[in-house]
Amino acid sequence: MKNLKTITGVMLWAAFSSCSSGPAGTDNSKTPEARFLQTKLEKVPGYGFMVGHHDDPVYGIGWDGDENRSDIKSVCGDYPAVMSFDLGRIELGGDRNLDKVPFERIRKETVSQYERGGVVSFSWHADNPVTGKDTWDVSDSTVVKSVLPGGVNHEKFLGWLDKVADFFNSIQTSEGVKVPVLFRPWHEHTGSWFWWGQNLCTTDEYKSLWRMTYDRMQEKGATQLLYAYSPGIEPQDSTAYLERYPGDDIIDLIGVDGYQYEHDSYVKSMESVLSVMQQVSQAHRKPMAVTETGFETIPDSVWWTETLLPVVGKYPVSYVLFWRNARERENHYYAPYPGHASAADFVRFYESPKTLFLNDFNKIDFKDTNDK
Ligand code: BMA
Repeated sequence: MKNLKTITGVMLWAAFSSCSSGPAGTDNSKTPEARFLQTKLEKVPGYGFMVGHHDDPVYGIGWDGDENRSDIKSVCGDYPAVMSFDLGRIELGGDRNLDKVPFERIRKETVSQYERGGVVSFSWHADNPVTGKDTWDVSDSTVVKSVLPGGVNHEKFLGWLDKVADFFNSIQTSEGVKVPVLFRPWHEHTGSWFWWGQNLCTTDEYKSLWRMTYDRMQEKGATQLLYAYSPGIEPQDSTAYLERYPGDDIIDLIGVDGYQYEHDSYVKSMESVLSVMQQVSQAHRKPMAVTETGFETIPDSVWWTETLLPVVGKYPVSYVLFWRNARERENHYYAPYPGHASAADFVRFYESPKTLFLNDFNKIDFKDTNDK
């Protein structure tokens, strides 16, 4: 069992408690389950950071579609505390996402992860609504404008948002509770590789895209959602980080997506952006997370404890999430699997008191420190 640091946890909670919602029942903008998830994300940095993995229980290296399997669990014996999935292509009404994972399976795994006490986050690599090509089609810089009110694709896009809301609303426990999840659309917008990126729309258009998304989810009754803002590592200061921030009334968690390509520049850029985020987190009273990271194929057998842990461990982050272990694309994986050269170091990472996997996270009694 890990040595959880309860004292810091209580102190951190005090910093956030004044911004929480009113007494239970007076705030209809989020379900009680969503508010409890918010509390957990706010308080968890006092104990350590949760570890997450994209598409963790649905495929891995050398397997696809098995039940109760996870490369991370196979290496260290426990599930990640956070799992993420992608909605890309749900907007087209098909039954599989852009990485060929059935939405039915995603729904089932989201409920399972919630019922075992973990957290789930969703990204959305939506296709380009103008050209019909994929999310990386940046050939046209009027796409965002065209989906906003008054734009030629507005009605069509509302239909896309409705498909997303309907899917979220369909993720329910057997008791009919809508599973609270993080929704992280329009990510990495400080780069220009998605159709909503920096050079593809104006600041006002980007913010309007967010507000329209949020308003539509609320109108459709998807009040079980929390929202994460995830720029890339580009912002150098809080002004740049917040340039396209949709607003405190929408966003529940601030994030960053940043990958290692070269050691020194990764450490430098992560430390820089995490320091900026720490200031924003305090000023805006929002928890912070490394919403995507990793070192493709992990060609450094001690990366977990010698690079990642020292960098992230310095900051009060709620979670760190590693990208997927693709089964259909060679050398596209970010978590170890049994036999991988970094597996032993990953076990050391798992054993660190700072890292919270599912069982560690479940040992924290968030309700105990929730008396306000
Ligand atoms: C990217 C890659 C792609 C994938 C996409 C959405 O980073 O992993 O292969 O389709 O994410 O999951």
